[in-house]
Amino acid sequence: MPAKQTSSQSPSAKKNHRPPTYANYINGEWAPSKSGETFANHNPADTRDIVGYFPRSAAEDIDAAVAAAAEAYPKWRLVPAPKRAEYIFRVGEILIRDKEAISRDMTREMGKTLKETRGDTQEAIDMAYFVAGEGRRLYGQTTTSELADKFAMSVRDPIGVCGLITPWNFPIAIPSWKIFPAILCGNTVVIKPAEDTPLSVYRFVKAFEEAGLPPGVVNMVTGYGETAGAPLVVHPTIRLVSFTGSTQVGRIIAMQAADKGKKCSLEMGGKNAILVMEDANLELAVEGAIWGAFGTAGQRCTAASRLIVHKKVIKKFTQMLVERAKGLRLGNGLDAATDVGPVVNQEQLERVLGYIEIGRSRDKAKLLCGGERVADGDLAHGYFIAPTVFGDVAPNATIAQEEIFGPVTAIIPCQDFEDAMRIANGVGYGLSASIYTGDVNRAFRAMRDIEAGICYVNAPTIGAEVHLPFGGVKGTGNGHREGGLQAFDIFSEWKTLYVDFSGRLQKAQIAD
Ligand code: UN1
Repeated sequence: MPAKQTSSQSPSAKKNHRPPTYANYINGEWAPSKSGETFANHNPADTRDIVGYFPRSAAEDIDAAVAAAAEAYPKWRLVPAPKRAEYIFRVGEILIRDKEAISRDMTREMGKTLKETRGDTQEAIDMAYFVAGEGRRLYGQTTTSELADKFAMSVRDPIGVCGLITPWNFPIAIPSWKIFPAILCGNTVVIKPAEDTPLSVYRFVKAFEEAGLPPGVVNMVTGYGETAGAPLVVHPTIRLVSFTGSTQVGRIIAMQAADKGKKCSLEMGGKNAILVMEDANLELAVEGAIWGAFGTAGQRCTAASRLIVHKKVIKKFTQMLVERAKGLRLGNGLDAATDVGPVVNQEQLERVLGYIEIGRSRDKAKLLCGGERVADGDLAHGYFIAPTVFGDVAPNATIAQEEIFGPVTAIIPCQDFEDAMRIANGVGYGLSASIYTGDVNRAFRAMRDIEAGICYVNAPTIGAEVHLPFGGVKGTGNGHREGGLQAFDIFSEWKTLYVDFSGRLQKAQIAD
């Protein structure tokens, strides 16, 4: 339940103790979908628990939200960036105050452990401070001109109305990566959160409302991809689409955006590898692999779904890893004893179990632990999958090539460092990678030669920080980076300005 009762909840919900009904946020007001239709948001740890009902929105709701954002844009773009930043600072303060309640709601709607949802909320707080600080910088360049008495500089311009489509695995962190830099740069936005995690984005948007953000600058419309996301992408007023999700959907969005001449930034799948060399600290590598593979039940774009291990240490590493994996406690993420929560929904459950079956049969990999749904006792009504480790996996096996997005990892043997690098780069994705080694030369060669947007040394593939660029190469992205100063390149256009104060016509490049 939200901390405060709001006009977004139906009065009948309060009387009957029905789960609350939430609303879209358009032009600073809370309103149901025009059709009045809703969908239920279930707790994946116990599907009998309905978190709330959310508007099942369609093109007409998107139209209203985009119109509100377009109306707010001309004023908002002229608010000085340091003033725009003040709202973001205030949102950061509200998130700090409400961190615990937000994180509990997030665990309830998407399953990951409370420690992790606190981390998710913290990532949005970090992003608030980082981006708001930029309000007093947002530097361009001043430079020399080749002509006398002429001044040259470049500044960032906003783009207009941005359409943001966000995933369920980082329900507040990823929306914060998009909304904060977008509005700091002077854009207005419409966000369509994943249908599995609308409550987290509702809470995030409530923070903007409480911070006093002018109506129409941030708008939220909930619903499904096909009916609410798709009209947002193709809407003629939307100048930029920023999407995080599957490579399959991202490619469709990229084509639609290209067709309509929109800017488009994509953050998609990964097949991230940890390389464990023969000189690695094995204890540390195992600990990193457990966190990288099974943190967030493997539902991170950065999850370590491949462990490429040197033949000299593979036996010992495997033994240690499997022992640790077997000891992980599955359960409700609100329970402090839980290490691994459920996967997010029925579709994910089936998808992950489908890949486990492929690993066993088609890939002929050795199932070392896990490999099944767990539905005993308290887990009977949730989407729990035992942490799964496959051994002896061939580099070209399906489970070593395709993104699974669940608590499943594949140990792939390698001969030496060169072989490990070949295997690591032999996939269609390139988000995150890591190497465990004591050899500084190898570490630098790995950093130089890995085909990935992020590379860790002696740390797992997860744990990116907001002030550095986040994103990947190959099938993972389309050349953009979120986080870091690079995020501002997504949400602004460069404008170059020349001022000639010579009082006569001067011609660049033309000799006189
Ligand atoms: C994602 O998996 O989509 O680096 C984002 C990490 C987190 C962000 C992950 N800070 O794992």
